[in-house]
Amino acid sequence: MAPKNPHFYVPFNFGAIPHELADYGKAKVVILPVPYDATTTFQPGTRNGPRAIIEASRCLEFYDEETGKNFSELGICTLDELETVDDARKMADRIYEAAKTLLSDGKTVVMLGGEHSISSGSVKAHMEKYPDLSVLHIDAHADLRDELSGNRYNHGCVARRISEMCPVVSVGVRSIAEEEARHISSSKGRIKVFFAKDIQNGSKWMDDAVTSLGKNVYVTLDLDAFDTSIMPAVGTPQPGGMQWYQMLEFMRKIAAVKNVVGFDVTELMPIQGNHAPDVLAAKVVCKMISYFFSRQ
Ligand SMILES: [Mn+2]
Repeated sequence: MAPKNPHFYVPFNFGAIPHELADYGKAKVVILPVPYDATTTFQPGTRNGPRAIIEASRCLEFYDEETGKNFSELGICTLDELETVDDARKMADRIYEAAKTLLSDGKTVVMLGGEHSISSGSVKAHMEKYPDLSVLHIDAHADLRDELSGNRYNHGCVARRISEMCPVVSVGVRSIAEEEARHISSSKGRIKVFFAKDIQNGSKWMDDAVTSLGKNVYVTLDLDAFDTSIMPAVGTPQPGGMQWYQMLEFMRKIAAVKNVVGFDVTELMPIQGNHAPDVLAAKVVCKMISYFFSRQ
């Protein structure tokens, strides 16, 4: 049932796409909002990220001038927000259960954070479906600590937890502790890092990063990978990050040769009065959906 004059209403979902394209049964892609920021080290606020991304997405065009595709045609269902629990391990379990159910329904999961710790539960569910999975981790931080603030599920440990499940390729790193650097050296190639300082010139590094990944890839994007000039709305900013078109070129190269099976975008901490970072986050989600999932 819908009210009369349905054209008076703008759907309140990711992309403001028409209801017939946002129906769970028909949608290929599901947006899973996870407003969780319990382990954030610097200041809270990423719990507001998913809502800000969804709101910003509603002002974007369906049509993508670059691919010539209408991203909404895939069918994109925006789910209700996942209920959070403070305990990060329990939260990871909850995300795992949610993602597992969505995958068993044949959906492709796009998770919106929230702090970065949410990724490990989603990766675990994807690992079960794709045992040869590798993870592309795009982030200013290595996130390889074994524990932080006494918590192994802290957002600063997420790449470490993921690397215990599958190989990880990290891109854009420019903040790393000595113990993390030593851990990479001892990982025997299971963790490969492309530091921000080494990806400033040319695109050969992109080919090397692509080659380092297996066929089935899960992408986890921490928005602080972007340069702070275009993405100031993150909890733990670092100068010297990636630019917009550089990121898109890299994503296209991944899409061309890999099977991306799911992704997440995390760590948006909206700044009141500055809407531009929210739009960037929403637009990168649209681009990733177009690049990764709209092939026949
Ligand atoms: Mn980070």
